[in-house]
Amino acid sequence: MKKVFPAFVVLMILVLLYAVAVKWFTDPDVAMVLDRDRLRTDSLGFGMDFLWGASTSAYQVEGNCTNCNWSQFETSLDPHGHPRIAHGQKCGLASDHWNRYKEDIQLLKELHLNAFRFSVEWSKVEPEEGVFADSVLDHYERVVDELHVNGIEPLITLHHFTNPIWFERKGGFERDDSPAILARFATRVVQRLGSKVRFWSTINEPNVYAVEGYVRATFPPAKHDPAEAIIVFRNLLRAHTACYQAIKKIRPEAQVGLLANIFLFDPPERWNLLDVMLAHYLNTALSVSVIDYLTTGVFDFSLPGMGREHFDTGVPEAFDFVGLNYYSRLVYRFDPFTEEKMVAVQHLRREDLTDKGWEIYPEGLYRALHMISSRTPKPIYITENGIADDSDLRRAGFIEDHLLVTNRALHDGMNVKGYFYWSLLDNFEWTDGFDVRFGLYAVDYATQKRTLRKGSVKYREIIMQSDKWLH
Ligand code: IFM
Repeated sequence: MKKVFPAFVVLMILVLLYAVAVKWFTDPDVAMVLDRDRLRTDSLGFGMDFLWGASTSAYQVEGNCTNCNWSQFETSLDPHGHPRIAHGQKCGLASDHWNRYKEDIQLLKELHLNAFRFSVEWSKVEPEEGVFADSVLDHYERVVDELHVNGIEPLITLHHFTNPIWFERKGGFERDDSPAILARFATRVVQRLGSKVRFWSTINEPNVYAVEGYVRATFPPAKHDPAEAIIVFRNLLRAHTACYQAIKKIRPEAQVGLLANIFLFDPPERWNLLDVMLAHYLNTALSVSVIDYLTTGVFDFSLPGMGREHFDTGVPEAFDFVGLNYYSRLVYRFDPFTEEKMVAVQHLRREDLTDKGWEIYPEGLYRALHMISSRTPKPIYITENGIADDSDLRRAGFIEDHLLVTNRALHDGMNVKGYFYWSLLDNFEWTDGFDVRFGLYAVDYATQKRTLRKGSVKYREIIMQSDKWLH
């Protein structure tokens, strides 16, 4: 009896310590489940200044982007001799948005949207280092003018994954002077369009660019070099700050933000300390670090097995808004016997996933908004949210659920100022080519005919029920 008692106490202490550790590493709101019935009965006030939009990016829709790293990448083969893009597809004319932008702006109007996010293609604007193509800037000015004529607010992205070939050859964002090189381009664009454009986003999804290009090797330059990934991640964030400063110098009144992709990581079970720690480290390193960088100016990155980096720009608060690109979450289990030390756990049936294989998880949008809101009171624009759904059976429900969640976040005091569906049109989905269909409008690539998908009508219905439309 005497021996059993201390052993029991020790065991209890260990259990307690374990529980404290699990609690410590558990990210806030992990267990959040939204009450859908309550959501559906809430009022749909979004605010009179709410931006209702759709997003695109140049390479994915414009066509003829032949002078950038992606056009080279899609014609190359991987180390096993396989094409980089599904079925060896090429982006080519994409959705021919370059020539059809007027028609596409009417598509925005048809849905009662009042905002459009698009990117300017760096490799077209600056085809050779330091040489700027005025005719290309003329084109983008015509797009902006056409948007204004139709009462639609432009939000321009300066960098959306693609680099001019000359920049890629120099080493791209591996270079320490890459922020200055991108800021020179930003200066030129803003000098030209700044009087007509209020909203600017600097860099799209720096974490995705770094991980896909330097860890998973699914984006150019297709390296497997985690240490370099961290440098590139850091330089992209520094490039954001350099562009922010360049834009503000020319247009102090401009609203400038960074586009953060927040893909949540969750453990399969909430009691398994190793899985909980894995999720916590991934969320912190890949998502929280971006928001903390914006507020503090410090890049503080640490991911066991990948590396650490601490870099202080000395420039906190270099942003006017946060752009949130939210799609889904990933569930991973720690596995010391795999090279990555983790394995994805598929907890849903194939038919419950989107055509990208992603879980439909609207609660995660609330959690992502909450993570940002607890770090900054500045406005948040949901700059991407959408579903790859060729059958179109789930698009309406997806849009409704994510907008109801957005509305709940607003009612709970979060400063959400806009929602942009990804994407206006079917487009070139990077390594998936044209196989997956995100568009509010389907594109028939043989004829370039656009057709409104039935599921997209839900978006218009919600907009028309909102206070902005009713007043
Ligand atoms: O198509 C991409 C986009 O370029 C960046 N965010 C995610 C989208 C869907 O995968």
